[in-house]
Amino acid sequence: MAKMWEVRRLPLPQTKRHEQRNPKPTKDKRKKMTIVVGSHIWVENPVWIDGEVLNIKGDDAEIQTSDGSKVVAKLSKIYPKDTETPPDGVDDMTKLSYLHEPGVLHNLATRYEINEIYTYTGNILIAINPFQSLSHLYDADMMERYNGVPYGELRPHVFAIADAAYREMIKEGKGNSILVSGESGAGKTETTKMLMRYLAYLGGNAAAEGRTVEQKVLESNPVLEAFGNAKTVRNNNSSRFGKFVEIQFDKCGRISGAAIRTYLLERSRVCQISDSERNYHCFYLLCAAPPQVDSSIFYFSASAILHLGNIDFANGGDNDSSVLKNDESLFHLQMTAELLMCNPRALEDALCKRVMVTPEEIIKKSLDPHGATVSRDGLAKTIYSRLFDWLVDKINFSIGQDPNSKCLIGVLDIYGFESFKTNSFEQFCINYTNEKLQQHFNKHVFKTLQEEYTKEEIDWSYIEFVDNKDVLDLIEQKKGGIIALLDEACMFPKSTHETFSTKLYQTFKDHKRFIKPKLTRSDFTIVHYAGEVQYQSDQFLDKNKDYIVPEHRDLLSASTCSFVAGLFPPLTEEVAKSSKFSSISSRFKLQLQQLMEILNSTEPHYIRCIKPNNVLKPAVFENDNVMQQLRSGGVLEAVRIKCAGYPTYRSFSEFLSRFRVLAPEVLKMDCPENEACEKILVKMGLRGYQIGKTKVFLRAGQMAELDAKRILLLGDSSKVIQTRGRTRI
Ligand code: AD9
Ligand code: MG
Repeated sequence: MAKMWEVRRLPLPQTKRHEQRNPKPTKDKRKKMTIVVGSHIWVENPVWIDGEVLNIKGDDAEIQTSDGSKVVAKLSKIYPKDTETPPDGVDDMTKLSYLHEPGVLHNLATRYEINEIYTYTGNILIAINPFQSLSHLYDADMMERYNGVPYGELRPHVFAIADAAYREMIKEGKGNSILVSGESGAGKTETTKMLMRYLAYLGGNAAAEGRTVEQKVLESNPVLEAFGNAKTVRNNNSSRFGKFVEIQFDKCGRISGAAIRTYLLERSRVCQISDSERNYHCFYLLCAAPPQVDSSIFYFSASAILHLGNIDFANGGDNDSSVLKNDESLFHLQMTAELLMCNPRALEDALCKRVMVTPEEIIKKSLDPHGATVSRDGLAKTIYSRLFDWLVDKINFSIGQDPNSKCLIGVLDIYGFESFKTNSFEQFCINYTNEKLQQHFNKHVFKTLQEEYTKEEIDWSYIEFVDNKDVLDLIEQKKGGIIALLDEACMFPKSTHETFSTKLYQTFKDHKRFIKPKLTRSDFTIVHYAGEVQYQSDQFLDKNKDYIVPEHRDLLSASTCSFVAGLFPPLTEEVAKSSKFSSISSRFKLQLQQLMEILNSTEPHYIRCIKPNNVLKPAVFENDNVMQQLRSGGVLEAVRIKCAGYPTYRSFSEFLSRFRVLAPEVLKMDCPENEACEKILVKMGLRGYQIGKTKVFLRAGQMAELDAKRILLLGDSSKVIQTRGRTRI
């Protein structure tokens, strides 16, 4: 996995005394750790289990595990366990003494078992999907309880995050944003709904007459879900689009308007669905609805798509043309034409023929059955995506914007990092989004860390920011980035996915974030912050073309239904000339830039949703699965950033009560707490720690070293083994 943060030395003018007390960290990133006979540890057997070291021989440790068995494990494979962690875990991971894989997992799993699904990591909220209704967590009482209570005082909760965002907005007069991420089915949309409900509760206008803005915002959810959500193998109600809801507030802190922006609706679902998945919910709702339910033109357009999908083609006598396959197809063609209010002959022509403009003449060329099917699907996708955009516009219009609002809270519900067996253009765009958000996240975590260290007046200058800018450049650089090369390929009629891939291989052969996988001629791999993803480029060119076939546009803009015609305004000559080529990826890049501008102007809050298992069942916690998501969501990186210099910090009094036994004489001296802490550290021969204004900041492994010394003093252990640190998180 690519590392974004490293501890590096930077030359800094320092006083001699400071240097002696705080020698700069060495370049050796393997931290020393101490495990002794009697140490409490974690061992993987085959799942993580805790135990006590009975004996040490060479590199091997004999361990008595807590389930009563004895195992032998390599010292390099065992991790110290903090015996002072409460049995129910800690509500903030930064309180853990040891931030390694078993420590982090154990904490989350312990809490999950008792339905504590929320845990902080500093100011990031980790939310583990309970896959069961925990309605008491979200009722009116709970909202009241969190209202106005400072962050961290109550148990971790989505309401605490929304409350903090709201208070900060009021206090600082600055916009705030809440970024919810996680993989499909992790609970982003549910979390977003809770956030919105709580914000509506805080900023609601109960006294207002009629339907309030906040009511309209909440009511927009089921409508958007009907048209933008579908059942997939990962989630029965999977959002197939990204969403950013900007809630505007007036100067009294009341909701005064809202705007919904959507990103990358999955258009291909309209005509291609794999076996166990379904199309958008709305199609099933339409089929199940009694005929009198709603006969709006909007619904007509959506059932027109259903009929369109049932039109099949057969060979038209020769191999190069196509005709309707049978009477059934003719019926569906007529139904489609009727609902779209267009001429059935013109519809058939638009599906089966293409106009070719040659220097000599304009000819109508027939399409073969495959070409006609592609054309049919293209038309269905185009109509659906236009409908969806229309719906979002309509919702925004109905909610209304507040042009005078200075304060906003933005809530982002966007797809998390994806890495499947086959990764196509959609995964490329999704992972590009996540790289962008990760960069934003890094900067924020780093800034918070700097602020904390500055407050404690400790030296943070050698913690260097190692960014993921290089991946972003690879993807989005104006000149010669992957998107630019893809657009270029789409503009040349002779390009194929193979020529596109060859161009990538040539351009990025020395790029450390780009790999040409062996044994393929057109795949390419990007080394993302969350891991490597191999992309299959074969549909990249087609999927990137944001192009309405002129025949389709002409057909629909001539519809006698003003709604349908309005979705497809005819191109003015000027626009037709200037927008010869428009690409999905470039448009998306622009949308992302605009989103980042908004986010950059706000104070961010992060919620990382975790899906604890793939069977979508309560009480099942799969270690590897969770660990992978903590990595992809950047949670472990955030911990690492926090730990870049000093993984563990303790207030003076906590430190003294834990380690006074190491130097009882110090406690007898009448010296201030900070000096007492330092005397203990000096006596133990530690270097590199920092004494802040209120806390002791320890380097990686030093807590374990102090603990081991404490065990030696308290117990009768004679053998101390130095091992290499393996902070694997
Ligand atoms: V996707 O990327 O849109 O496919 P999401 O949005 O991350 O995905 P979603 O919020 O839809 O996942 O959650 C999936 C399911 O988990 C929901 O339908 C609920 O059944 C379940 N869930 C999620 N969060 C909660 C919760 N806090 N309480 C109870 C939950 N159930
Ligand atoms: Mg969702």
